[in-house]
Amino acid sequence: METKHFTAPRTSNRRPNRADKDGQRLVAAMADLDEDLSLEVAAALLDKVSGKEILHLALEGLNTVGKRYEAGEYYVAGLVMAGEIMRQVLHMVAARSPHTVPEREKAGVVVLGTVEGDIHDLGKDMVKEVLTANGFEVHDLGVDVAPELYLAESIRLQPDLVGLSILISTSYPALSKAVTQLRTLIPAGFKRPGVIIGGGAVDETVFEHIKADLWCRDLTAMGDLCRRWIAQRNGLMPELHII
Ligand code: B12
Repeated sequence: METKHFTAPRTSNRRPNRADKDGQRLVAAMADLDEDLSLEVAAALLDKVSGKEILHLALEGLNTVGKRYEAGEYYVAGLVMAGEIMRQVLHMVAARSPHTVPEREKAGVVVLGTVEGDIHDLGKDMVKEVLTANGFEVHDLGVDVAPELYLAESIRLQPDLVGLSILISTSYPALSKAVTQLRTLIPAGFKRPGVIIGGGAVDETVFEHIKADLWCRDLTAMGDLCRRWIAQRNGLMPELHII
């Protein structure tokens, strides 16, 4: 099957609204690692903008933390703190928009994890939230997942897709090994899952090199992308056209 990927635009042209001031306060509070202020502003924003927008703002603050770490302004403790604040914002947003999907609407089964050597899990957890909200049954293997575990769980659970998250470049060999094993070691007669990769260390070049089926950075369309890929694989759709 032809491979496809999706990358949504990262900026929007929307006009400023009354929540913009609070939005910028959230970005700044996250960037400054001010936990109390971040949570206070995020809570206030819940009544004004969508959960998705709050997450975008929090991620903007998190990116600034990453840049400050790179510039030597923050140490690893800063990354830890930022991760903790982000997780609380995630929980706050998720609590506001509970999703229950009837069994008959189940979109597919996904095995998900962060690759071996990598312990970043915020992005993976967001992927899990979004897929679950889209009707997928997600089996979360956690972080630092050995290639052999992705393989063993794929043989046991026979998922439609395996999702691999990666944020640090030192784990590229583990990503490559995991994908190769999923391609070559699933025994005959078992479902061969599609492979979707993502995370800060994935771009077009990595996607091409790893030869995954899908990759995606912005999660807005991920549920739809996965559904369509599965439908096409199952012969239910003639062709997938995603730019
Ligand atoms: C928070 C953080 C940490 C926290 C993580 C907390 C946690 N529970 O996850 C802690 C403190 C543990 C940490 C540790 C380290 N970190 Co760190 N960390 C970050 C930081 C600031 C944010 C990462 C993050 O969570 N982003 C938010 C999430 C939501 O974004 P995301 O994961 O990219 O996910 C999005 C998409 O990519 C996508 N996605 C993610 N996964 C998947 C999977 C699939 C299947 C799909 C479809 C999509 C998808 O969905 C998300 C929504 O858009 C980044 C800098 C940055 N700006 O990214 C550095 C960063 C990733 N860390 C870095 C480094 C170097 C480290 C350390 C090695 C530092 C050290 N010297 O110890 C260790 C690594 C430890 C290890 N073995 O993994 C570097 C990596 C550089 C590189 N390319 O290799 C970065 C880029 C910082 C930098 N600029 O130098 N870190």
